Amino acid sequence: MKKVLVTGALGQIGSELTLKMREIYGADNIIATDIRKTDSDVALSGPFEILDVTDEKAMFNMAKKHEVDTIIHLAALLSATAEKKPLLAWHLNMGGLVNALESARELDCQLFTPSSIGAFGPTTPKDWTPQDIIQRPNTMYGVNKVSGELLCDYYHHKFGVDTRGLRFPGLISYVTPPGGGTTDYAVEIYYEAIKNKRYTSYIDKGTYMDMMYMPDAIAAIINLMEADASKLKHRNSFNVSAMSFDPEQIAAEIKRHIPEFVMNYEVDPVRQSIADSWPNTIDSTCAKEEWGFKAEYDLEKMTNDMLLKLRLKSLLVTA
Ligand code: AKB
Repeated sequence: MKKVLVTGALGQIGSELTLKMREIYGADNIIATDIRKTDSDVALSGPFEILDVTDEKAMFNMAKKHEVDTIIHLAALLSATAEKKPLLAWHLNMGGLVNALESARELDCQLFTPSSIGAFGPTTPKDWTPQDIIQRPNTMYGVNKVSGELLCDYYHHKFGVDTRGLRFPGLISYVTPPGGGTTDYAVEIYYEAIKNKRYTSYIDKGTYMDMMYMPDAIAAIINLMEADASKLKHRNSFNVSAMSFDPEQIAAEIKRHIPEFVMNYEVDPVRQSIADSWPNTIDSTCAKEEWGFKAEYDLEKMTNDMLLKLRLKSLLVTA
């Protein structure tokens, strides 16, 4: 990765990945793009351009103009929003991806795009879900993710494009909040614990989902993209997870720091049924064996860091 185009750079992953890559590869070599511009660090610390990923020509011209060798394609709708707006999700998630793949093919770029635990469905075995297993998701997001994995494999086999991907679990971060995901409760809970010492969970007790702290996710993307291609038996996409918990376990961990913290439940049937169709835990063995995936943060270490960073952030805002 010498010169990289990032789509959806103002989103939850993009806003941290862009800054990390600018640190490693040089600010001028990371071209951040999004559908809108803000006054954020991402927009101000290096090249930033407005890009609508559903515009095939605009995507190609942007990649060509900046002579990039890598496309990190992140622009997409998450699971809960995709379920509310399935046609928009198909148009954006699949249209954007095929445009990114076409640009990568024509300009000979490496391409990364995230898949998700959402690529699994109710008929997938739920515990220690293996890398290669039945994938029949019953959500639009899941349909997009499985189709995306297959399309990326196709571009690799048919055209030789160096496509790589990760099946991300819920990602937790104190920098940019996610929007429209099923696992978002595990981020919101920390903000609310600091602000109000209480949280009402839309996901029910006993619902286990895989999760990962953002620094591990960013390291995983960079390590996979830098991995020796000859060692990769899989490409699109690797299971990666750092922990699995249910709402009661994360609440108990927060209570160790904030004893007055109170958790209530008001289950949202749409997001609950999405969560119920996903695995409890996925098996990341192939990622470990093929390119050395390792997660540094478990629930305890992540909670220490999240609460510390959010407290600092709230002090800075009120100062
Ligand atoms: C979502 O909840 O939609 C995402 C995901 C697990 O892909 N965080």
